[in-house]
Amino acid sequence: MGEFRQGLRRRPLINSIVALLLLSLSLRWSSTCFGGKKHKDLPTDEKAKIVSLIGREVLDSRGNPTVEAELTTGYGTVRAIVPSGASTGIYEALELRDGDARFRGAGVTKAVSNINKVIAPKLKGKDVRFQKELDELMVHKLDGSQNEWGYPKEKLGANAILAVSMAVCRAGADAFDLQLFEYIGELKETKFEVARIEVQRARRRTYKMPVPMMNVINGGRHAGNKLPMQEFMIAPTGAKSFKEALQLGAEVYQSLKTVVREKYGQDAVAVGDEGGFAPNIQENDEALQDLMDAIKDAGATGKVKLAMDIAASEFYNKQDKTYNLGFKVDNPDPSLIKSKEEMVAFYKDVTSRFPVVSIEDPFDQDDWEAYSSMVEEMGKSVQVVGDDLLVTNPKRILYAEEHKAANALLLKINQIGSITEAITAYQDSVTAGWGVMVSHRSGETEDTFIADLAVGLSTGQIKTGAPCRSERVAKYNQLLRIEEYLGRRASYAGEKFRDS
Ligand code: 2PG
Ligand code: MG
Repeated sequence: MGEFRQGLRRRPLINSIVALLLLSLSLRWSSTCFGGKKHKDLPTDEKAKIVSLIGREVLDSRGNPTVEAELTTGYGTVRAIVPSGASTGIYEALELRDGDARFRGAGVTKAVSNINKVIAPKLKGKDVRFQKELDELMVHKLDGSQNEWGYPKEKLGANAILAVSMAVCRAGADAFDLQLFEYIGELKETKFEVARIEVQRARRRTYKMPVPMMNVINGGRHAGNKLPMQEFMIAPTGAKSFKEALQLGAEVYQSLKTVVREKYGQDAVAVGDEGGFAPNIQENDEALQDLMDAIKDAGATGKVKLAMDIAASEFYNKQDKTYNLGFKVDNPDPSLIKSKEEMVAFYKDVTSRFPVVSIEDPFDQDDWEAYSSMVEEMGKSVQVVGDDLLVTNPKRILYAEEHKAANALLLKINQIGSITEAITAYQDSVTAGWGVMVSHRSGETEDTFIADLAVGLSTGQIKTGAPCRSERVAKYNQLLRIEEYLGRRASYAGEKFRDS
């Protein structure tokens, strides 16, 4: 990704002086061109027009094909790669796979060809600064598929559309000479009204650095052990900065490695898809206790809290409306099969004994009632995050808001399939008074877009795996660069991670 403007270097002193001189000369120009209510239109910018757009099939962190888009304007070439989930919600936008012999059906040549043959011819010559208009052109016109929840992208594939949408966003940032996170901050601020984007405001603004929710013990569909819950995360809320948080998280991770090796043997320190360990545990309590031991050994007691992703849709029995916590064992003990009321009681018990501050997908994706009762009974002290429940979908968010069925959104760009809709989902969640956690997928890539997204939106939280495996660490490293670049303009969300 050499061409990406990822190198967040401070401008050398000499450049700053020259820039200040030029700025004073051009202040009038920039405020009239890019800011203020006086101007409804942007001046045309030939360099911001798309010269070429190509799609290609590349691999993700699991060795499965995924879609990359490469887009060139007069400002240069940018690329973007889409991630891919394993425990996907049934209401997610469509990930288009070939389904033929190549890659056991997982090829994405149809999605790539949709970029090259359908999207590129219509986008060439268009101005990348118009994120919303370009997203709408792809989603509403070129794809056009619709269902009760909105736009499922069934024709072109959400993977095709999102790759282009991310690349357009990167190129838009370049056209305004902004860092990606600064540009995303302006898209949020102006609600996509391009003429209201203010470059100077973006460069002066303060930004919130997210608490990294690090998934260090894996279960559910992500691991071959017997643990029903999918993710056990550490949340270094007690740090003073993102840098310190990352260090704390990495130290606890190393302590956990020792705990796991001593308790379960050398084999148990092999890592899963998201870089966490997957020791052969069956009991939820045991995993949480291992985390507490690791936190203590690292000298981080009180500074590091816990979070979980239950991914309960994976073990819900629709017929008898029960949750089977023994779904990965043969002949599970009947006490492991629980009603929704028993599940709420289970969560209450867990949170009374362990410092769990956030629980994601505690129920099936259609069990709205159970969500509502959990929010009512525990929502003040615990963040109830909707992932499969909400699928980053503005209509499902609205429904959940009306039924008080969640108090936080898990924001995954590929669940909805365009940057405009993802930012809208964020805005709707904030309006509802919820928290927002930006999230990776279990199949990831070297693309660090979501790190910039979390800072640009100032969500206060991000989950992007353990501090291990480069596709996960790439995001954390990008956050380190951003924090360094921002200096005093960065503030770490810490204990206030729920205030988006
Ligand atoms: C989740 C994610 C990411 P997947 O459930 O939150 O951790 O998993 O990408 O497999 O849906
Ligand atoms: Mg999840």
